Amino acid sequence: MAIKSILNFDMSDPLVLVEILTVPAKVALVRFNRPKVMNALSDALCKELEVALRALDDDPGVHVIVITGNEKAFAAGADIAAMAEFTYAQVYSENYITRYWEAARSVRKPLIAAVSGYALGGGCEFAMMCDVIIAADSAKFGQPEITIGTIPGMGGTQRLPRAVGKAKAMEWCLTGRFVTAQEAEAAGLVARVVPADKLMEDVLAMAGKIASYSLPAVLKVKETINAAYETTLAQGLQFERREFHATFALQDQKEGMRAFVEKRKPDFKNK
Ligand code: CO8
Repeated sequence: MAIKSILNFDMSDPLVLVEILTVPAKVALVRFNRPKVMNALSDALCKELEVALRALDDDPGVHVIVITGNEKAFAAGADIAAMAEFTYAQVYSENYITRYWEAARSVRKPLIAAVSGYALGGGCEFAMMCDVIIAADSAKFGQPEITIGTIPGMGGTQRLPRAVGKAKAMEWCLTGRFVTAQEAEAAGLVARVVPADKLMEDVLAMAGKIASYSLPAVLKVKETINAAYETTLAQGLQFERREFHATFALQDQKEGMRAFVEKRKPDFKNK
């Protein structure tokens, strides 16, 4: 599908490129497109991103969304030049960041961040809003806001400790140092590190695999794991049990289990 049919902006200079792939099927690829400034995240870019994510989430032909940047940068943070002269009254009144930037939070389909190069500040925070981070071996993560006189503003102080623990989150945010892909994987921020030249191949293979499963079951996995961050253990376990029970109302549960018993591939209908 052409980007124009999804986004309603002046597409002469799109800040976000969107493609619905034919191979693998049911996978959409979203690419940040500000290469001259290391994909620094501007308000305009995030506005386009929000529209794209909502359209893809609503599209029944899309099961998985992959978000990436370019070889040098996933995104090197919020646009520092744009922010430099902001006033408190302005950012508070306009609710800076909150309006568009966090659209990823409400996307129900799996979001995979394919990170090559720098994922810093808001770039690292955006990757953490995704469900899985796969990193090229060249990737560098970090929350360097402290080095420019501010602090993480899009979840760095909240999602990072949940991913890597308090000690590492404190050290990374207080020093602002860059962390290699290997260190990020060992700390639990990243699911897998792959050679840089195989990043998209590996990520798309993974996305294609997820997209081939029953969509309602996939949505339930995401929703149930995310509940672990918002509930007590007892509440989370109860939610999981009920959602597990609910899968028995799906035709795809019958198909999946019958296919296993009959030693054939399941033919999921997403219902
Ligand atoms: N904003 C604006 N421009 C940027 C940014 C950025 N975050 N990062 C890089 N650029 C620009 C540079 O200014 C430069 O532009 P020009 O060619 O016009 O001088 C161009 O991109 C290339 O960058 P460099 O020349 O610096 O390239 P290097 O390879 O030497 O260094 C780095 C690359 C290490 C990525 C370096 O550019 C850097 O340190 N960038 C800033 C990283 C940073 O501090 N990020 C945190 C920003 S604050 C933030 O994200 C706040 C989060 C709060 C919420 C965020 C919501 C998204």
